[in-house]
Amino acid sequence: MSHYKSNLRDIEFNLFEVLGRDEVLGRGPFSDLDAESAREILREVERLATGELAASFADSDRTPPVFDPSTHTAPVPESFAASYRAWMDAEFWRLQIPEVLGGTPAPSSLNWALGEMVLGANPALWMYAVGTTFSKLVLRNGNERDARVAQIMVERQWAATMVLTEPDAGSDVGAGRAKATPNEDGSWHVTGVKRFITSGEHDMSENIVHLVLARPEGVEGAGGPGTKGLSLFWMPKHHFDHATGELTGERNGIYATAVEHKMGLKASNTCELTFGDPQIGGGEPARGWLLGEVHDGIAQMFDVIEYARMMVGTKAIATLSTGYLNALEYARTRVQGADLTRQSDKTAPRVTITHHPDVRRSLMTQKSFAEAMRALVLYTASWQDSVMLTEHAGEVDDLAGAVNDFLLPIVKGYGSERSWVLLGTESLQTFGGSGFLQEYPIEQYVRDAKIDTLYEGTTAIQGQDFFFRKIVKDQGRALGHLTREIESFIASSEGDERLKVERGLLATALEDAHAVVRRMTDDLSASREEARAVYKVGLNATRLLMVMGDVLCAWLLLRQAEVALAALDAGATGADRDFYSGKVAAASFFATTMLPRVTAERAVAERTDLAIMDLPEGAF
Ligand code: ST9
Ligand code: FAD
Repeated sequence: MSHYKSNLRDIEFNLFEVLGRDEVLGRGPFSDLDAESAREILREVERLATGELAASFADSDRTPPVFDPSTHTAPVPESFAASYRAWMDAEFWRLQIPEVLGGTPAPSSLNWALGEMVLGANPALWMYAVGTTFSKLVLRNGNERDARVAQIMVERQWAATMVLTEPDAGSDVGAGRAKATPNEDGSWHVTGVKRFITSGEHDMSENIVHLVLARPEGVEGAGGPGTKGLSLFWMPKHHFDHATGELTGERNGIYATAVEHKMGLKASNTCELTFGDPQIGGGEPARGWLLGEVHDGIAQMFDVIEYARMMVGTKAIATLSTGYLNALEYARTRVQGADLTRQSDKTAPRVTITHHPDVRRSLMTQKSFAEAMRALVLYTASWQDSVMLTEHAGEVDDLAGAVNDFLLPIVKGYGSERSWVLLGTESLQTFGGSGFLQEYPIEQYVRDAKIDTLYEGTTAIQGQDFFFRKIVKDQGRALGHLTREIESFIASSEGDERLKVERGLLATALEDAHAVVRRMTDDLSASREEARAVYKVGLNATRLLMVMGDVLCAWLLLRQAEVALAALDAGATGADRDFYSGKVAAASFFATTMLPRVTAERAVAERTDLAIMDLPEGAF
């Protein structure tokens, strides 16, 4: 039986009943893909995800890839390679690829809906499989040669990596020291050591293209400090003919020199990569080709980072959703104790644990967060659809770009924090002691999900990105737009008695979240006179991210509840009736139990002082 439990009903509800994606499908860049085909694809991916893709999830955790330092290889287990092949053979990865490269572009919302199922079934698989998606970056930023290379990457289904991190450059990417020196033939030599590179070595594709940030030396204007001095190079593991794609038989001097032993996500190889070390491998130089202009590297790499942040948030909620559905199934059959109303009657019949109020609280907490954050992912993706549609029409939708940018740190930072915590405190807890055992998938979910708060920028980095870049630098444009949307949602329902309390709670929470923003912007202004005032901003950045996440999730759930109430009013029956009733209940539960906490967070933010910044380190 599959560990992975999908929720296609809810995915379709989001796409078609709430976000109206049938309006987007079959239009502009998506003219080859109508809503009915999209539904068929969703069903087929669900079948694959619960079947062949999920099949190797536990096995590749228990018998993970093993690194051989003598050959610098780390082959994946056979079971995992079979799941990978099943996904690549199904060809749905082409929905992320531009037509000119042999793809059939689909709206981002459809891609992340599919992504949720694959990432929930076997997250490492999606990470290995997006190699072909990197071709977009090479095409977008490169010259004619690079455009051909992008095609080859797709034709030959090569894997790819994003290579930023170094031992002394993690959050601070600009501290990177890997250096690049130009050759006369237009290629570059790169030297240095990169750390923690996902998919840096494996045996599932004939080649791996590394997208590497390095600091050029020996060219005019080179050597600038920080991220703005970095350039982006594509660097193959094996050299190839740039016109035909045939491997030349020459190895490039990029070797895996370690594969990390991790807490979870073990099927995903996390590699130390050493570039151009004469002592390693055959001692070959590491040759790469510059993408675009020197020192554009960080901006180019952020196209990849934005995709990857969306991916991490989607992975996180996918895992919470399957964790919840596993917990629900267990709770429905596990018999333990008597109903609380008959606790003193020792002869009372024993009941399933779904009868216990605390288990119901826990299940509804899991359900409301999983569904709220799915809504958040797909709502964000719907803004990406708008970006794609306007790009196709040769226009630019600034607002869609800004709102997407605003939402990304919430999808990634809030989504990963809430998911990882709830998987441990609620999903695993529902199983009692059995949750701690490897017989059930939850302990692996918890181990596999922790990484989501760490990579692609830790939560602290997401919080700072959210405040400094997505609010202050954006001059509050995206925040203002979403605020107006929420306010008009609250106002538009004023005549309806149902969910009135919940709408009131949303209005209060929105005001409280704005009070946190005001407090932080005041502190930022004060820092122009007294530099240390900015510490108060730093003390509240993660708080703001979480508070805004709660407000947006409550709003999205209440919007869903309105759609569900309309369906109930129209006479939904059977499974549909249960589904829509669950939607209203989840929205109401989230608003009444989670939103009041935002007021407490406001109080904490407003009382922020510098006490812990003044404390000597010895006192910690
Ligand atoms: C990692 C991988 O952890 C984990 C999973 C891998 C999974 C497999 C791969 C999946 C990917 C698939 C790819 C598909 C490809 C799709 C391609 C599509 C075409 N937004 O504030 P400043 C830029 S990997 C946009 O001064 P600092 C911007 O250009 C490791 N751009 O920063 C800006 O210039 P300007 C992940 C942004 O103080 C410039 O950076 N590591 C954004 O120099 C400088 O900005 C991390 O994530 C943004 N939000 O540097 C590092 N922010 O202002 C985390 C910055 O002129 N650390 N830019 O526009 C950070 O993010 C730091 O805040 C920092 C600070 C490095 C940016
Ligand atoms: P540090 O930056 O040292 O952070 C340590 C702590 O300090 C964190 O809690 C952090 O939040 C906090 N901190 C640091 N700076 C600040 C600040 N300015 N303000 C507030 N708090 C701060 N990298 C790649 O390039 N490619 C990959 O494919 C890749 N895959 C990965 C896969 C795995 C399994 C792992 C573990 C990492 C991967 N990474 C990859 C690296 C990952 O992106 C970094 O680990 C991450 O960005 C954090 O860097 P760090 O580990 O050096 O932690």
